[in-house]
This record gives sequence, C-alpha cells and structure tokens, in this order.
Amino acid sequence: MNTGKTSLKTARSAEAIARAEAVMPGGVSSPVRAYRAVGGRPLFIASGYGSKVRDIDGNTFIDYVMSWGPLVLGHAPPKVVETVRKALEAGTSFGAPTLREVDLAERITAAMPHLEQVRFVNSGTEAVMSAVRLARAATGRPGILKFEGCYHGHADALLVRAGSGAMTFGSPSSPGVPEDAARHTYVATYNDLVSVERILDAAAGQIAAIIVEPVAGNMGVVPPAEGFLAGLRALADRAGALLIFDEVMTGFRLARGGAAALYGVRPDLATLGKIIGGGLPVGAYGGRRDLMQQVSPVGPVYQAGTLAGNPLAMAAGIATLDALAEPGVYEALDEKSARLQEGLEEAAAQAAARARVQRVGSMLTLFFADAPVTDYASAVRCDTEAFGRFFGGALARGLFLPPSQFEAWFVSLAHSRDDIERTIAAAGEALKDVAGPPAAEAGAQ
Ligand code: KE4
Repeated sequence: MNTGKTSLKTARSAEAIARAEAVMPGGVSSPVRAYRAVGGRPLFIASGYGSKVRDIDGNTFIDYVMSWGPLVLGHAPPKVVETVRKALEAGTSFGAPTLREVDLAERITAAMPHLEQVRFVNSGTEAVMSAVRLARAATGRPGILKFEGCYHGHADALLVRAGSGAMTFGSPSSPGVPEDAARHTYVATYNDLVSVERILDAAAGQIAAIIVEPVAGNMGVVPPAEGFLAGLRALADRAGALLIFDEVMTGFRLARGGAAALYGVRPDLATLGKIIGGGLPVGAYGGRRDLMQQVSPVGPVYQAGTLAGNPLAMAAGIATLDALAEPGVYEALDEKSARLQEGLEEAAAQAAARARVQRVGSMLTLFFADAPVTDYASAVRCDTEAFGRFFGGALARGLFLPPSQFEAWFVSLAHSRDDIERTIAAAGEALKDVAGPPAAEAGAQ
C-alpha cells in the first residue's frame, strides 16, 4: 500500500461544507461528524462498498467508522441491497403491522433469549428513552443510575456526564437539559462497584434501573473489569432495581447473543440499534415478558412511532442478521480484529508512540495514553492533541477513522487481510508523525 502521506484533493468537500454550514448547524446531521475534535474539515462521502468509502473528490479510504457500527457486513452488501430493493418495490411504509417486523423480532428473540419480547423504534436514543420509561413505570421509582462516559443517546435524562460526542465536545451534560430532568439521574464510575453501591445505599428505594454499556464504546473501548457486570446484576437485585444493558453498539457485534451472552450476565431489559437495521434507521428495546407486557397497547406505558418497524429497515436488519447466522462469522471478525490490534501495537512500539489498543471483539480504540483506560477519568487523560495529529496523518494515508479519541473503530466482515495489513502500515507511518518521547524521557524534558 502506498502509505506515503498524500495531500488529499478536497475542493468539492470544502465547497460542500460551506454550503452545508449555511443551512445546517456545523454542516452536519450529527456533531461528531464535523471533525471539530480533530481539526480540519469533514469529507463528504459519495459511496461505500465493502470495507471502502469514496468521497466526493474521488479519494478512497479503508473505513473504520462503518456508520458508527451498523455495517458489520461492510458497505452495500449485495444480499442486503437486494432485500431492501425488493421491499422498496412493494412500498416504503404502511403504518400497519407487516410480516417483516415479526420476522426480525423472531430473529432477535431467538438469538437473545433474555429478550422475551421486543419493540422497534427508530434509533438507539428512542430505544433507551423507552426502556428507561418502562423501568420507571415497572418499579414506580424515578432514579436512573448511569456511568460517567457512557453514552445512551441524547434523551434529556441520559445527557448527564455522557460519552461519545458529548464527551468529545466537552459538554457531557448538555445545556438545555433542565435541572429537574436530570435530577433523577445518578452517575457512578465505570468498573467501580463501590461507587454503584454508595449511590444505591444513598438513594435507597429510589433507583428504577442501572443502565450500562456492557462494553463501553463511547469513551473509546473500555472493557468491563472481571466481575463488574455480574456485580451490577447482584447490586440491582439487592436494591430492587432493574438492570438495563445498552447494547445499541455491542448487540450482534460482540456475539450473536450480544454482550449478555459473551459475559453470561442477564439484564432485565436491553436496548439495540445499529446492526439490527443494517444501516437503516432502527432501534429496539426488549426484555422480560412481564415488563414488556406493560407497554402500550397491552399495558399503560406509552411509546409510539410513525415509522417504527419500517419495512425497509426491517428488510435490511433481517438480511444482516441472517448473514451473521452463518457459521464462523464471529471467529472471522475476531481474527481480523486481533491482527489489527497486534499490528497497531507493534507499530506504536516501533514508532515509540505513547499509544495503546483496547479491544473487545471487532470494536477497538487506539488510545494515546500510557496506562489502561478503565473509566472516564483515565479516558480524559488521553493526549487528544496527539490523536488529532494521528487522525490527520491516517486520513492522508487512506484510513477513514472515527474523528474522536472517544469512539470505537469498527471492523467488518468485508475488511480483508490486505485491508488490515495496509491499515497497519499506514497507521504505523502516521504514528511516527506524532510519536512523542517515551513517558520517562518526557518527564525529563
Ligand atoms: P442513536 O440514537 O445514535 O441511534 O443511538 C444512540 C446510542 C445509544 N447507545 C449507545 C451505546 C450508542 O453508542 C449510541 C450511539 N453511538 C454513537 C457513536 N458513539 C452514534 C454516533 C453519533 O452520535 O453520530
């Protein structure tokens, strides 16, 4: 691979962002896409196929954003495209039950037995919002316990010390969230069961649910410490609270049964998104039947949506989950991702860069840090300026990475061995651009 730094042709993207900023805040439909955290101007993507994306100036990149997780098969997988095309020819939306919703719901509940029933919505945010409302209704309690640095979408009650873009832009608790909307949100430290116990004791009888990213992906990838998830299960039970796994990112990525299967911990409710829609807008929440039966129209907990269960999104989700049911899929994802991790670690060592890789399955983060990132406090100690320089060097060498230190890279089944090796070579060159002195020497300077 030519890992030489090329000066990208970006004239069309430059024109496009100027037009976009005139009519859209930051010129984007979601903040993290604006490159504010890494400098420079965002590239406008024209197309994607397999592991690659092409921007409107004709530059091609190996993609690790992968639409922030949905595209576990890669861009425009033929079977997904064909299935969606067929659905499209039959109409786009009916506002009435369709068989595709049942087909997808049956696939999800078969793969994740802890989800005895599911309800489709249009985004991960909506899924979390609805699961929280259900938990509050089912327990009659107002409190929600979340973790600093975890991101659960942009519903008011969850935009408290949140991760992902909220963390990237330094507004983990967004303005516009009224005090009384966040009053019932309690924030603990990820991987710290004592911090959870303290809150549960101090707010005894008040906590409806603990919500957690079973593998945190929105501080960058932070795996759960040994016993952390099982500890949350026990603490929730002791406190009479529900346990919600937010698997919007991890669901069907880490295993067919999600993180719940991978770690053997059963939540009462879980939220899904991204992969179950194969790149089309979808979210879902689900869990114990006795809880889901409290959702309207069966029960009193109201939640609704014009395009919920949209046939095109259902079609894309069905085709994606069917492809993920093939034998060896998760082993293949893990093998590609393990090689990428190994190569990045070797490259960081060769470049004497203060960088480390943290990975679970096919989601990983290259942190500019000397020590393990285990929670929000250690994540914010990362050298985000070095990450920004690395990002620019990687982009110039053909890598389309998430434009923030606090995000996950996503490997897909479409990433070939050659893509992985080319990525390692290009990242290695970019790391040399930014390598600082080893930590010891730095202290001496
Ligand atoms: P959406 O509303 O964006 O579909 O899902 C919100 C959400 C909920 N829970 C988890 C664990 C998530 O990771 C997300 C969204 N993920 C981010 C990427 N870190 C979406 C990217 C963006 O905001 O543009």
